[in-house]
Amino acid sequence: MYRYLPIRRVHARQVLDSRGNPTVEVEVTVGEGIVGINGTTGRAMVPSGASTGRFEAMELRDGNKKEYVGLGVEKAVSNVNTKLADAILGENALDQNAIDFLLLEADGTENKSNIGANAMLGVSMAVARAAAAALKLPLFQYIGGIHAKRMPVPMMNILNGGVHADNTVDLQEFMIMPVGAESFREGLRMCVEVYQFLKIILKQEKLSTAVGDEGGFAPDLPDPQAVLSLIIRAVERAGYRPKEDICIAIDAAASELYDKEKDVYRFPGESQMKGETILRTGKELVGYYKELVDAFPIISIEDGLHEDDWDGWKHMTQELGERIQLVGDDLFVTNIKRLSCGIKLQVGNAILVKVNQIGTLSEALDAVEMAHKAGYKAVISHRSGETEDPFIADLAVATGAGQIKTGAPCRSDRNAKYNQLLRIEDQLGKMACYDHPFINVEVPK
Ligand code: 2PG
Ligand code: MG
Repeated sequence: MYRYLPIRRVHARQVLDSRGNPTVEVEVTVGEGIVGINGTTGRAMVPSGASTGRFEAMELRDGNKKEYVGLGVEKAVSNVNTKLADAILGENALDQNAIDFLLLEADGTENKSNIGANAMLGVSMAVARAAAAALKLPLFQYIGGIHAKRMPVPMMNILNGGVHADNTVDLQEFMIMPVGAESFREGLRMCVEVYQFLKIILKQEKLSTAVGDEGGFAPDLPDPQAVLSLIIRAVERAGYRPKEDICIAIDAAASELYDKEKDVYRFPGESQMKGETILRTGKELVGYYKELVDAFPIISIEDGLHEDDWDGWKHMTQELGERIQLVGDDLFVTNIKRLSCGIKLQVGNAILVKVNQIGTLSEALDAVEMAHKAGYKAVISHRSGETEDPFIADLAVATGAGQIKTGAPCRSDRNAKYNQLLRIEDQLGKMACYDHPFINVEVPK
């Protein structure tokens, strides 16, 4: 119907994210007629990380300590309303690549430090939303086309640690993956049941059921084995088989544990609980992961080593890459330059995709495409600071990535994504497909 859908209005405002920090919300109105008459508006909200990688695109914060503890985003908002609006008003919203290119040009820096990746991403996502709405298409179908039908397996965070919680768990995220489910809906239900049984077990053990930033429980526990054992108990109490029905994924967020001066990884929580200083070299840490993988049904480890340790990652990939998924988050930062380096060095075998790490939708799609072409998996991910915007749910189906990491089934910022996926699966009906990415293919003899 439309081949030219001009952008008529771009407007940003400062709103709040799930941690009570300001973030950017953008509205883009597109339409053939005069503003306000035939226009269609798309809105998007920008997420924000805590364990941010050093190589991520820059998030512009005001730094004015008198407001929002320096975390205001009024400068980014103003950049949207002036510089970015000037760059794209009148341009065709249906040409997402060209729009994103104009945003990149308006910024002109490698890491988006001029305009701010938060400003750019809000516009980029809102343009896609407005275009989809004008075409009366669901967002996942607009971005993914007629082939978009693959529902993601949740990588559901049920126990938080690291910088996402104030407990003694050093590894940042312990997640469950319902690999034995037949549909997204069933997989989600299985995970939620395990989450609820984990709560019951924690209460019985007189451990805290307070939650961390992503809604996972955040009790004080001595080490990863203790966490994993509790999770296995919860899986079994919920009536599922560890490994066949539910597997485990870990995000170590190792950049946060790394002591550059001493070239070791520090485990402050474990040290506190055990009354001795626990340090591990990169090699020791990989050996430690191997022990965990031997003892528990772990199928994925993210950021097992820090973001600069290409050699260590290579070693880790040689040791574990055949057995499990090794996801680069801080390592690849949704950036095709860093990902192509990883592919060349045969480092890791999957990329975590966070739209705000790179700043535009097109660049995030480029990263997924590059990963898939190289035989790497892609996991679409939220940030620890989220909003009610479920954009990544649609993105996960659009890209056919097959995995989504979007926190615990607790707090509406996380459930917004799960609920949107339930809607999408419902809309797709019988055409929805759900198979876990590590499915064992039987080779005919
Ligand atoms: C991560 C993310 C999301 P943050 O490390 O993968 O879980 O955390 O947004 O704080 O970087
Ligand atoms: Mg991570």
